[in-house]
Amino acid sequence: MTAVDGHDGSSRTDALTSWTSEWAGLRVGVLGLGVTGFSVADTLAELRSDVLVVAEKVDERYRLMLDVIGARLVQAVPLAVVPDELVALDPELLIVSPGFHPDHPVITWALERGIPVWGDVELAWRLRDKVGTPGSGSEPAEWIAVTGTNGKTTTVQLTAAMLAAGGLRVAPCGNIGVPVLDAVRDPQGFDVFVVELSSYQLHSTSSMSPWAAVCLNVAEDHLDWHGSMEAYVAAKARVYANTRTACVYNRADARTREMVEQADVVEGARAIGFDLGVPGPSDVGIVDGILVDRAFHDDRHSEALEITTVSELESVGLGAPHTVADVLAASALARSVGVSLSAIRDALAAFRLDRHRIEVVATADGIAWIDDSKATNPHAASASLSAFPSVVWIAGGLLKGVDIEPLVRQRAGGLRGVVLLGEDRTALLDAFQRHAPHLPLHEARGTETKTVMSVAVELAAALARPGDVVLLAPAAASMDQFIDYSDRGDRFASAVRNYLGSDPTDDNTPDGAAPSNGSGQHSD
Ligand code: UMA
Repeated sequence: MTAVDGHDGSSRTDALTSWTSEWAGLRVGVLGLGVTGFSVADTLAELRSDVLVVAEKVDERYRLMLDVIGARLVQAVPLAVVPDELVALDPELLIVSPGFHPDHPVITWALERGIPVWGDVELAWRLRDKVGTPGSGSEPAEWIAVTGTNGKTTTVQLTAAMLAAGGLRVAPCGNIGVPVLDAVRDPQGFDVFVVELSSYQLHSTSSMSPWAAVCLNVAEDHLDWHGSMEAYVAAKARVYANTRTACVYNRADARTREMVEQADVVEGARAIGFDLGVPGPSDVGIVDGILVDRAFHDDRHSEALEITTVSELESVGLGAPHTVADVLAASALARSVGVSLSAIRDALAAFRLDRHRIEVVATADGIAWIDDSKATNPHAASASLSAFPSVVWIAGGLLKGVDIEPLVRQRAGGLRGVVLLGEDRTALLDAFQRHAPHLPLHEARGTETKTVMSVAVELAAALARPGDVVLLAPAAASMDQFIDYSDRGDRFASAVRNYLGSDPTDDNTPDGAAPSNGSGQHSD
């Protein structure tokens, strides 16, 4: 899938670069009816385009709302061939929801016909002047674009908090859960959108020209969707395209620096590095435990300005090394729009991490029980494991085509033991067999009377010793056994409290995992 225009017959869509462009009567297919698909249909219906939504799964709520806004819907189960209604519409444009694979038959069909294929972010960029008109004294919001394998949401939240503390009207949006189109259409108007962009969304975005952009890090993830690491990295690299003032990159991750070097940016845009080391004159970094800005002030060649200290961050739960890195990246983005150091400090003092991100669920008998269910890939799990010296690790789930072996090789030395979740444990079992065959390893399986998570917690408790951390950082997605990562984290917290005797609400209902004879063990 490419998001670029220039296909045969796309001259009409080329010209669609403003809310006031000729959208009326435009024949548009909208693929998918989740939160993105509805925001697209709603927007285009408001612009009086001729909208046909094509979806496989349809939430009744959305079906009713499509009726109200006057957009048509065709439901096809499975959506394996192009529906006749879409062929009959002869669309001039197809807008795809991010979860659809680029080789999906409807997308292939559109591309073969020269129909432009955009994501919702491409559409939102073109419509960004709905509120605020250039030159009128009320400008459209600037965009700050944030991507990376891990830390996106935290960095978006940190940046938004810093901007708000600096007196700017700011909307965090995008992959964080609020479609960018909803932010663009909000009548109250904003000064800045801090847009979280997934690799899926970047894949279908081409004309965005953000004020500042960051790719926080890149590690293997979503390879089943992108097909290869190269394709995944190429999608992430698009975040820097056409950046206007600041390309923020991770000095500890060479791939992000290469992305900036190769990016086609607007004349005058600067590369700004961040990492936990001593910063150069165009970087933010750390000197003797003090986070400093050596990028956004005139005397940067001779002077560094204090942002905050690592110990202050520790005191508000932001002290894990990967979170400190997110704070530095967010500070650079905030400084790029002129936020003062004191506003950044105020924002940090009041900031709290979202749930399921290194969240301490309980501490008992010298053992800390920590929920980092948000660690859905090996890179995130590695950062989490590195923060603790002795860990009973609860791991496993959907690996998404990613190689788990390097993580096991790298982190096995810091483990007291392992408890495995997930329907397919083969890759993890093989990796432990190869790199740590003597490490105690249990497999958690639900029984008729116990959930898989309750079993996992009991097994972990049997392994843990005072001073250890029991860490749920699965390195995998959750959907094989749980609704999503937050359900997985909630079930962990509930099972821990139940085990420790402080949660009478945990009913221990089995959650659909296949019953078995209990735990297996390969330790000797
Ligand atoms: N669908 C199909 N077939 C497919 C793919 C999707 O029928 O092949 C259906 C889905 O079941 C759904 C609809 O199409 O009914 C749209 O699904 P979608 O997966 O594109 O998701 P949305 O509900 O529109 O939400 C998307 C993002 N989801 C994904 O990228 C998978 C949300 O990110 C995002 O918050 C939202 O747009 C607003 O921008 C979620 C996510 O998991 C949180 N993101 C991934 C991540 O962070 O790792 C990338």
